[in-house]
Amino acid sequence: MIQHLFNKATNVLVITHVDPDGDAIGSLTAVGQLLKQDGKHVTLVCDDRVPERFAYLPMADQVRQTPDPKLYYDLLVVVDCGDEGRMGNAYANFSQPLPTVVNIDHHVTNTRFGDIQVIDDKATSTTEILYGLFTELGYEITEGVAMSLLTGLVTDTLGFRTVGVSANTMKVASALMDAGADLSFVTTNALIVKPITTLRLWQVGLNGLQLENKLAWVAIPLVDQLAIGFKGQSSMGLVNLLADVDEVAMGAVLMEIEGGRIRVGFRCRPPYNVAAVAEKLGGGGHFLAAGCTLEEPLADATARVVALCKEAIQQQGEPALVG
Ligand SMILES: [Mn+2]
Repeated sequence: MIQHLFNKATNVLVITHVDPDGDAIGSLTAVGQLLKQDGKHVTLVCDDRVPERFAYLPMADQVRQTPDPKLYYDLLVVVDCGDEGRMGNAYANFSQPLPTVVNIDHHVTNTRFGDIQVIDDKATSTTEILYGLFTELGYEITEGVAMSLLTGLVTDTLGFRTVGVSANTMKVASALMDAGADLSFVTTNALIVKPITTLRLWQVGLNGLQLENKLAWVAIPLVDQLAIGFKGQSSMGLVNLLADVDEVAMGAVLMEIEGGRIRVGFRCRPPYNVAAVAEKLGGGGHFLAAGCTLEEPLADATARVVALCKEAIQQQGEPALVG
């Protein structure tokens, strides 16, 4: 079915999520290269700019912020998006008749939008799914494709350290290295090296760190982000730092972003589940990593997030009743 869709398509639009991470850009550029290899005309779109740390990926310089209005698309491939809203304006402002939509994703909260779904919430990254899909379809994994796919694996697993990293994950990584991908290069550039503004953001955030009832949280007003020259919506890993603290069950970072909205990131360790919290707030994600966007003042959003997280920690942390 998918093979048939790819075969008959001429102009393919590929969209990934706003505020893209390594899996988003890795998936976007991998699909771009594979379909281009196959003779297709491909347009890669992300509502936000590609972060500089992923500039080494093939086709990263060809990612546009809007579809090409001069083209008529006959296939839309959506990668790493749990719902249509995650595509932002790239999809909300799409003015053509909607082509066939293929939804390729690994979020447990995926809404199963689109005409064809390739969803595996056991996969650690969307690129892990893409590797299986495209090798099954007989596509050649070139060195460039392998770099894109490995970037998604490395970033979504924080360097193969997260719950859910399976023997298959390691087999895929090994195959990608055989295909020419450089693991230490990817790990260094996509995961470890960061601009000084990231440390400044953590500094500002940690100054306001709060810890109550096993919940660690930080709220960063937009004005504080602008003061240090930070541009972005994610906490650049600060939320992971919070959830890695021994005394902490859940971590939350609230980032005030343009338009008076609040982007919230959640992290936890087993047996806790932040996807359930994010879903209650209109967002989604994975059990251990999730997020949502709220439309209310930072103080109100913080109060709501803190109350919901504390409640979830209490409920989820209770030992199962015996008998
Ligand atoms: Mn992902």
